Amino acid sequence: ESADLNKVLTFTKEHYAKPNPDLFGIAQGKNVIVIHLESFQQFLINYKLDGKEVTPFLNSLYNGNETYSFANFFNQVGQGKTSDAENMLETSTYGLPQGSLFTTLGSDNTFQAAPAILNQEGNYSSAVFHGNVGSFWNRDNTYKNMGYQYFFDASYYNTNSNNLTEYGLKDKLLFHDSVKYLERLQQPFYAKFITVSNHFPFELDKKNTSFKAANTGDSTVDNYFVTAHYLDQAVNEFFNYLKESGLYNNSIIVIYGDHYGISDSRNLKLAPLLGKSATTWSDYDDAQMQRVPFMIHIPGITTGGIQEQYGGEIDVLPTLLHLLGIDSSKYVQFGTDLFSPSHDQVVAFRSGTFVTPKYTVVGSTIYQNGSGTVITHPTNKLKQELKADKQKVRTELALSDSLNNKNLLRFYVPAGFTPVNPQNYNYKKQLS
Ligand code: GP9
Ligand code: MN
Repeated sequence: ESADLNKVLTFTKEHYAKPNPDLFGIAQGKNVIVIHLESFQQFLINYKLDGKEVTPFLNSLYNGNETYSFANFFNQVGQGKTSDAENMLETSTYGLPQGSLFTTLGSDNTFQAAPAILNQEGNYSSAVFHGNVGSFWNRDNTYKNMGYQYFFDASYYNTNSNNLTEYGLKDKLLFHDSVKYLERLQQPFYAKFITVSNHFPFELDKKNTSFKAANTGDSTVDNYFVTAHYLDQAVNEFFNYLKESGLYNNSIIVIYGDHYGISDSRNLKLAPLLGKSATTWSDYDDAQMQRVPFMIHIPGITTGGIQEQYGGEIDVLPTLLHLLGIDSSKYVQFGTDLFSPSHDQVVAFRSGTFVTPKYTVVGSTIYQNGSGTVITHPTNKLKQELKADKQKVRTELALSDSLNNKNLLRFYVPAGFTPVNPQNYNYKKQLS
C-alpha cells in the first residue's frame, strides 16, 4: 500500500492550492452552518416561472454582497447521490465509480473529515440534522468514522405521517424542530442540515403548497418548482430564527445543491421553460445542467459577489478550511481552494466527463461552453491542452478510488492530527 499512498500524497501535495491571503481566516472561530439543498439545480436561481420568482429568498442571498455566490459550480456525484455529495464536502475525496461510498466503505474506513479537522484545529462541536432514519446511506456508521459528535436523525423528531415526505421530515419542520438541539451545541459548532422536501418526484401536500406548478405535462417537472419554492421558504424561516436568536452574527452559512433534480431524460420537457429548443437540446447542455448553487454567506462582509471561477463539490472543504484560518495542506484532499490564485478550474465528473471554463468534454466530443457547438477540428494546441486535462481527471479519480478502496488513510496521519475513534460517539437519543 505504501507505493499507492505515496502516489496519492505526491499528487495531492503537487495539486495543492495556497490560500488567498485576503480571505484566509476571515471567518475564523465562526459557527459553520451547512444547508444541503436536496436536488436543487442552479437554473432555479433568479429564475421566474410565469413572471414569479421561484426562490426569492435564495435569490436575495445569491445577489447580495454578504455572499460569495458561485455561478459555475458543478455537482460531481455518482450513484451515491446525496451521500456522494456529503462525502466530497466532508473529505474532498470523490465517491466511488459505482454505488455509494457511505454504504460500501463508511462503516470501516478511516476518514480525515471536516468534523474531526474542525474539532481538533478549532475546537468545533459538530452535528447533523436530518429527519430520515439514521441508517439511510449508512450515515449513522459513517458519521462516527468522520467524527460527528451528534446526529439528530428521525428518532429525534415528531415523525407522525403528516410531518413526513418520502425521505423524512418536511424541511420547515426540520429547521423548526432542530432549534432545541442546535441551541445546546457548544459554540463554535459545525452543523449540517440535510433537507428532503425537494426530492423526486417533488410532491407536496396542499396545505404546504404556495406556488403554481409549471404546465409541461410532466408532473415531476411541473412540481419541481413547487417543492423548490417550499424549500426556499423553509430556508428563509431558518434565517429569521438565526437572526432572532443572535446566532446569525456568529456564523457563516454554506449553502449548496447536492445534484440535479430534473434528470437528463426530462431535459427536453424542461427545455421550453428555459428558452431552449424542445427538439435539439444537446448532451452538451446536460453537463451545463449539472450546475448546482454554492454560496458562502458571511454576515457583515461587503466584499461578497458572483464568483465566475469553475469548480465543484470536491473543492468545498479546502475553501472552507482556509476561510476559517486552517491550513489544509497537510490533509489528503483532491479539491483546491476556490479563492486561490492557483485553484484548478478543470472540473471532473465521476463519469470522466469534465468541464473547463471554455469547454465541456464528453468522451471524445468537445463542446464550446456557452454556444454548445461541437468543435470538430480542434487545433493541435487545443488537443494538447485537453489531453492534459483529461489525463489529470483520470489520475485524480483513480487516485481517489485507490485511497478510498484500499483505505489508505490508515497509514497516513497528518502532523498533529489524532485519528478518529468511532467508539467515542453514540447517536442514540438519551432519555432526556
Ligand atoms: C435520504 C435523502 C435523499 O436520506 O438524503 O437522498 P438521495 O436520494 O438524494 O441520495
Ligand atoms: Mn440528494
